[in-house]
Amino acid sequence: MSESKKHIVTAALPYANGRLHLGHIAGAYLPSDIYVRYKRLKKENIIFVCGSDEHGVAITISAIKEKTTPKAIVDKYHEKNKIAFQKMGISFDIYSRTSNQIHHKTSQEFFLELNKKGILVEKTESQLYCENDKMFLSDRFVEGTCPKCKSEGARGDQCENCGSWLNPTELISPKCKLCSNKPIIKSTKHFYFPLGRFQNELEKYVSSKKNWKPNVKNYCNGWFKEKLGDRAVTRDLEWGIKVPLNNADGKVLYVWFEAVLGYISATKEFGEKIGDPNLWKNYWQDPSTTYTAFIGKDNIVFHAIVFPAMLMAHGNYLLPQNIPANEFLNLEGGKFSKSRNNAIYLEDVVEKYSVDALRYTLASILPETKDSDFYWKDFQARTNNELADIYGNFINRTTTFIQKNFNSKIPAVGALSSEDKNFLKELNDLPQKVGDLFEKFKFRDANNQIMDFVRIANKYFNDSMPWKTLNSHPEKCKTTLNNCINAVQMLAVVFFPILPDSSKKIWKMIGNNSDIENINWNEINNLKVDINQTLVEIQIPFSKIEDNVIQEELNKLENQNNVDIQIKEMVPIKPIISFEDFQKVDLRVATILSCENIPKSKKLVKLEVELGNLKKQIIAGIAQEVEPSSLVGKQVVIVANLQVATLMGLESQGMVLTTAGTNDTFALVSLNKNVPSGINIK
Ligand code: B3M
Ligand code: ZN
Repeated sequence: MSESKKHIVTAALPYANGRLHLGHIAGAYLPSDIYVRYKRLKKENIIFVCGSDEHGVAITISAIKEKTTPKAIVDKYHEKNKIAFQKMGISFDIYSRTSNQIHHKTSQEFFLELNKKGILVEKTESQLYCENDKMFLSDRFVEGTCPKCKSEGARGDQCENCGSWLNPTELISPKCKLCSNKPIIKSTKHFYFPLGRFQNELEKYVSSKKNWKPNVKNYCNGWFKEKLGDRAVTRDLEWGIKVPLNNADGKVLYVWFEAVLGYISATKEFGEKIGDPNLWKNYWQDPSTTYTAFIGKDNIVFHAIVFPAMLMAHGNYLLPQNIPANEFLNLEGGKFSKSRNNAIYLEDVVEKYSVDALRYTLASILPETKDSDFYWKDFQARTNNELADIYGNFINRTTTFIQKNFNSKIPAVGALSSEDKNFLKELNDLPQKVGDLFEKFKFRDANNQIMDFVRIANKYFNDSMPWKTLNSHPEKCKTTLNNCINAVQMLAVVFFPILPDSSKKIWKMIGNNSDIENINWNEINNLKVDINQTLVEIQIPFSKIEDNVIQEELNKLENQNNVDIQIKEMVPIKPIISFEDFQKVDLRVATILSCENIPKSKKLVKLEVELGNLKKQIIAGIAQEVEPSSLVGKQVVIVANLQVATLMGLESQGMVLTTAGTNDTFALVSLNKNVPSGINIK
């Protein structure tokens, strides 16, 4: 083991209040796992740390929603997520939890140390307070309009739309998340971390990191421009890590203050588990260690600014050397939506599909520089047309040829033609090329690079025509197959960080007795398949996915979306009416002939509809929900006998029925088949 390179690698600690989905995996966990698996093959000394983030308002709200306790929530999801990660092959050295004693102690000591150093500032400030729920509203307990971008639904700590970091009191028209009441302002005492004091040092730190991704740097620079201020690091909450001071009853550490320290406590726990309680110091406090923090883009500020500032304030800790944050993974071209259950859950797919096929597809589409999309059909195409038809095919044709024609014994290499030499050059260059990309966190490119080589390998097999040379030039045939089986072995190794399961299988199939994990990446060019080896039972490592399986997923997604759209408030049902009253409303099916925006009106559109032999003009307030031209030709249900009204100077001779919702919950009332226009509805 080269003692030179020592690493601590962390992946963001997911909140233990929900199931992991593919978006999480593409954001932080697959990239970190690929990196770590590669580094382990390089025989570098590495610890890969993660765990559940189990405090904070997010957890408390889930508990209220599920009518249970925060403890029950985190116990449930910690276990679920831990298992799902394992099944996905994410190879953490430890998956800890922030509710563990060791973490409480670590965080409290850290807090006390900053306090002792006189860094924390105690201030009494106005905060939002809900008189109904008798609590201060911080973070996700309060929602309102973002003061910066004016979008609705901004949380007390951050606006998801523009990413601004907010104080709850800055929100325009704040509302309690629990009861929707308007909070009052009440003062409370808290500890603040003076980020501003570290601004200079932080700016130097970030600008010294030449190889950080531009998205991460730009994001930080945006913050620096705004000038960093004091941030409260305590909260008035029940659930969390108690502020370890006498006069601090009912106060806990702010979840983000302690969650980042979870990386350190998890390392401590790992050391204790392996009987080396001081091991963590050897990483976190040794300047020769490289610390890499994998996260999704929504966590940049806490990892690139807040956490480093905390570590600077404390002193004697490593700062992240790199923070390769990914953008978001969307699903089927649609934005990830909170009101929709627009997600593919890890625990479902790891049971149903080949984990390597999932990893391969995600590796091909990682949102490394911009948001990307997961499409079920793309998953199928990559699995069938790339993994099975290109990679699987190369392995299969090589191994079955050896099995059939050489009795499973690896044929020896003979004299090399120029084609053989060219191929071997490509083969020998591969690990260096792929390794360079892994080092630079360009996992997508690395994946493509390997697949490109598989294409070259297939071409080499074709062009060499071993099925012909088998009889005409047996030596040449053996050489071809020897080169091919070496390529298969090399592929298993370089693909191992991305496709660990299949690589292990292929490795064994070639007849290796050792474990693939023991390979030293630095020496793989010398690694030739031993001609005394015999292939063992050949199995095709990748199977194809049928169309109907994908169609089922698409249907499920559609149903999920429909079921999981929740209305915010149930409008009370109106007083009972008689049947006669109902019959007064004349509902008709109408076909839309034209639909256009009304100049100067944001909301209104002018529709011309046809009901049998009658035409009507209707002015409807749906311009913000639908693209007018998309309505032409559609059949809708209208109220045909409504008194004529004038809107924006235009006559409206009826009303189109729609849901009262906006965005996801908006829909036209339509029919499940085409019927003659004008037909009445009873
Ligand atoms: N739990 C946020 C998230 O899951 C947060 C990350 C903590 S990393 C220390 O996106
Ligand atoms: Zn309330």
